Amino acid sequence: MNTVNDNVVADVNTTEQDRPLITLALSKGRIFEDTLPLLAEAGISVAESPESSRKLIFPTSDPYLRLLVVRASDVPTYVQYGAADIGIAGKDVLYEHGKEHPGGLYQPIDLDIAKCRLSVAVRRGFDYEAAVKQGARLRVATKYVNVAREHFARKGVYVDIIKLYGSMELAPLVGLADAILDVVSTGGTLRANDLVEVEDVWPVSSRLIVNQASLKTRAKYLQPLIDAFAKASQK
Ligand code: PRT
Ligand code: MG
Repeated sequence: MNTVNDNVVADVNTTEQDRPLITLALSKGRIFEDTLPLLAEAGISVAESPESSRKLIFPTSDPYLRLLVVRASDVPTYVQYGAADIGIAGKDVLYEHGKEHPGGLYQPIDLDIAKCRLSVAVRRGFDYEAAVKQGARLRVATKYVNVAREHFARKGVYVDIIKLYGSMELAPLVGLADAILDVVSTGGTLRANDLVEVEDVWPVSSRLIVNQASLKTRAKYLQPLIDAFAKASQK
């Protein structure tokens, strides 16, 4: 028997023709900006921008595709639980998410967008190499706790990791940490704060992620979209 609630759920997830509405989760800012040209290659446009709108759900020119704009680090969660069928997230975010919630996300394509790198940086003048050689215990501020733990374990460096959620660059300036492990693209933010990169940990780009159940039950509609992203990202 259909309850009122069943009907509500059905209404938000399907269209009149009973064809599923595909939901793509992504973050605003650089990932959204870099995704627009990929969608355009697939003939899909988005009329409104999340930069100028307070909306969180955006229709596209494809009546069967909508966008969900969420925090970058929340994209894998929406996709993993099936609230979005598909998503776009940085390798940095996916790695941390995967450590906390293993399995469940299919990552078919590296879209090669929102490129940057994960790096270790310290205050100018702090002799990182000497500190490492002396076996000093370092305090490292980061939101990438798992990446940091593994990176320093591999180097055999003892670290106390201090989890922050943003503005990591501040930590070494006020004595909260000796080093940070953060995403860098132009390096402008490090320079502006008198920090220098001392290690390049890994290159980062954003990937398409797909809910595994959606891929099975909605393959007919999802696969062409995945193929279109693959083709557009190779250009
Ligand atoms: O902002 P919020 O806290 O919601 O989340 P977020 O900062 O993770 O999201 P967002 O949208 O800023 O980044 C989304 C994804 O873009 C990240 O997960 C990365 O994969 C990728 N990306 C690419 C970057 C950058 N480039 C980047 N430069 N993410 C963050 N930055 C930061 C960097 O840490 C620095 O603080 O931007 C600042 C400017 O960088 P510079 O080096 O160009 O000065
Ligand atoms: Mg940000």
